[in-house]
Amino acid sequence: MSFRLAGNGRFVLLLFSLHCVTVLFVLWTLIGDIPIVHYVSRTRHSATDRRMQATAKTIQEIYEAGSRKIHHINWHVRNETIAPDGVMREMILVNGEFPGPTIRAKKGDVLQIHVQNDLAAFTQSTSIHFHGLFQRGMNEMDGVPGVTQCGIPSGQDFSYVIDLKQSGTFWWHSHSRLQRIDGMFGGLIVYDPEEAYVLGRDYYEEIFVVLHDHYHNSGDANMEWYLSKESSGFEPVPNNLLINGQGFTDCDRILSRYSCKRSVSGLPTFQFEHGRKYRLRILNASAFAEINFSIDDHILNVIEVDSTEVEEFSTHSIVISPGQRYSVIVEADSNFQSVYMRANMQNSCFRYRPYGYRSNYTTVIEYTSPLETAGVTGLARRLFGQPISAQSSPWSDVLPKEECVDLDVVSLKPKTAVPNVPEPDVRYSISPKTMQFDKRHLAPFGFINRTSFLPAIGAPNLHVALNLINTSDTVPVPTVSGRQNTAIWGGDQLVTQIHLGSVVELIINNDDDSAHPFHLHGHDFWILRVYGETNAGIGKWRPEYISSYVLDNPIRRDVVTIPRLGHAVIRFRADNPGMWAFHCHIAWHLATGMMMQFAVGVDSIDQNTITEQMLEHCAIERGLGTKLLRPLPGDEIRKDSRTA
Ligand SMILES: [Cu+2]
Repeated sequence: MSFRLAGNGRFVLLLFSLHCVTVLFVLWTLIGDIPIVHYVSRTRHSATDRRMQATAKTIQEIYEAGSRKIHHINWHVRNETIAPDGVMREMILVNGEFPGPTIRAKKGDVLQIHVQNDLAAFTQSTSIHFHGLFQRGMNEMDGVPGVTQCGIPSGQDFSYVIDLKQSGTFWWHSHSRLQRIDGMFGGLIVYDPEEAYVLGRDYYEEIFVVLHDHYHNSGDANMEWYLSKESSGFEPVPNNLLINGQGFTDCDRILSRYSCKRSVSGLPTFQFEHGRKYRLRILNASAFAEINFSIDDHILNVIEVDSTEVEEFSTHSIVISPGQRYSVIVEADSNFQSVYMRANMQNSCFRYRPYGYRSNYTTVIEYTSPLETAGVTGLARRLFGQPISAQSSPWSDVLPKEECVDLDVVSLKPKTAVPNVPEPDVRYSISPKTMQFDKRHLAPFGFINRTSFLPAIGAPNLHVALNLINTSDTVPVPTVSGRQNTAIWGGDQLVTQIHLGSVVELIINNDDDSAHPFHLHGHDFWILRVYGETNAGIGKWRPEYISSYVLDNPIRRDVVTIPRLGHAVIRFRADNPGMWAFHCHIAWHLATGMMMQFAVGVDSIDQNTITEQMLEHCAIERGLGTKLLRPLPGDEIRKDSRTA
């Protein structure tokens, strides 16, 4: 008995000694770090985002791979319930990943992407658009339901074959309904060893930063609210901002109807090694939010704008509209041990603030060295979690800028210079506007001129252009604009026919009190003039402005933000045959009709590119008919009056 007591005593003494050693060790490791960072318990720590950090080795392997590699990619589209920011909700994901898989390939490679639609609802067809790729000669791969294809019906599949003829930062997303904001998007990075800025020489490593607003309700639920009287025509405002699919919610500040997990990790942290240069590829995949991005104590050297390489342009912050991308080179030369990366949603783009709303988000970039990560300080970090705070403060000129505008176009100069933009063969003027009508219970609809786009069922315009189907053979649907079909196109289609090779000038007068980021498919465009908001003025385009166009090497990109009540002028050479969408990239405006199309060189489109399988998908769509449509507010009145 006494022996056992003595044994226990020795054991307790041993435990106590071990405990003291541990406490001393912990104090020692912590003391070294106390002036630098604060630690929090593991349950609230934010994970280092290794997933989006492409190592030099990965990129080198892509550079060195043989030419014309074929990437066989299998994607399953499914409904999944996840909690990216702690709040459980159903989403629409590719292969269960959020954001979806990032594709990394080389110019000249071929992507063969097999998409299987496993969405539960029979009305949920799907599609994939590869944002920024011109799809030259392959219009049928552009992935826009009602324009270049029919949706891939639930239970069916389709293969996208993509010839990578460009390089830069792109992304892919569903172009069906509101699936993009329900999570169906991801990055697409195409490397070219002949790019102006290359790994190894110009930067040491690259980090993909996907910024995106996030809603706790589904896209469909938000749309139902947007079209109802309750919204007063105001677009749904996001509940959160996520980076690379991660975020944090204060469960005490959200409504009780949501299931909120307190143990979720927050925004991802990133790591810099002192003295290195990093390329950050930044994408705004938002439904609605324009995002102001900056890093404390670090200059952003912009080198890429929507896949156009530009002369280095130094700035403290960039504003990124939905759909846009920037690459910046950042030199890790700070004296801080950790600094804040800041992403602020531009409040003035929103017309109200929901409960629990906040606009300012910060995450930490931590300076490490290989020695430190391997040594005791690294061990302490692993034991006690990652730092969530830094001592840096924002650049004084970054906050509180709130305009919904792009980086000044005059500052950005493409590396491949075009000294004289060609004169236009045709000049068009369009006016995007959100309108509300009494007979539609004042529900908001997006218009361009007098047309609010609605995809024709089972009859995409590419098929109409190729005489595979006539507009008169399609399923009649209730429309918002109520316009009659023309000889070729349906009443809900604003289609402008362009001769192949023409230079098109497009004047966009924004009649709305909110900004619209417009995206052109199949081409990029020169931006000759943007007017509004920062010019302390508003106003429509006037002919005398022609003399003030930027014609000497203007920026080329694929999304331009038209300031509220202002205007922009763009020009492009329509050298790619096909039906190309031009639309606002704000999900709410696009889904309610703010879209038009350019029919470029229709006679030159190859009819044989439309597969039997796609024609079968269209037949399925026509069979489902109006079951595919969300009922338009106001149609129930007409139905009632007919039956009365
Ligand atoms: Cu818009």
